[in-house]
Amino acid sequence: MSTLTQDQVAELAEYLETCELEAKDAQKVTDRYPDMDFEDAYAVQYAIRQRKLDRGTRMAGLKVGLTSRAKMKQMGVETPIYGFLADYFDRPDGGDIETDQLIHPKVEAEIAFVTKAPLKGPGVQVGSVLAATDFVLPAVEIIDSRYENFRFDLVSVIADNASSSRYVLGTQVARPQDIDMRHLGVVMERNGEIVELGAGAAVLGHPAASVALLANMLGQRGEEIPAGTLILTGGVTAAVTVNQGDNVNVRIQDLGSVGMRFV
Ligand code: 0L1
Ligand code: MG
Repeated sequence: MSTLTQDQVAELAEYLETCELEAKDAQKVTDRYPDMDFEDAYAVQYAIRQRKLDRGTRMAGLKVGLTSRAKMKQMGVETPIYGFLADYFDRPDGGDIETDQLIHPKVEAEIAFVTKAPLKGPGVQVGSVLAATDFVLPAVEIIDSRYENFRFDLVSVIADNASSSRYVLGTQVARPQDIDMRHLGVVMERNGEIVELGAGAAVLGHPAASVALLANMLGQRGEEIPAGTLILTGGVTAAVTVNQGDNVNVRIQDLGSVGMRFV
């Protein structure tokens, strides 16, 4: 059940997207509309996506967030959420991230999937995801909540496109049948020091479960994950704060490494 009018959805979408594009803090949307629910929040997120499409921005994929215990504990929330990836979020492996385009970035080590067949919920499970997966690859997501100090509630963060801002993909890919994703070790280094460690199973027991959850959530709206979709499945560890001058490197067993410099 939604509580906002179309005009209110449009107003919040303009407000949050402007904060994203201008790298400035936003007031929590629930401060303005305390009765907003999940349906309203996704309506705002979809309106932000439409604003970008209308300007010629292409969609590059989808992301699932808050999928690990470490992330849920870090943010004090209990439910995974999803968001979209726009083309300009993509940055090359080993490249620079312009820190002044962001508010207070954090990095997350993730396993990314690319599908080769559509997935439509309900009823999608790990097995159907693996059968529909073309390949997986290592990724770092750079999140940048528009809310001050990353303090938000679930409704506010969904409206803010799940804090999405940039991502970097590694160049080494693997077929899902060739690796044991649950047991893949993940090491994140900042300026050469290990800051986080984890294993693939931290993401809902298996990273493919995150894709299944996404297909089932989208299925509730009558939508599917089309073939050829890139999906970031969520941080394996807690997110790590980065500052201008930092170098980040993430190594994922059997999938190689991915790195970037915050300039
Ligand atoms: O990708 C994520 O897990 C982030 C989701 C949004 C919550 C946050 O900003 O930490
Ligand atoms: Mg993430």
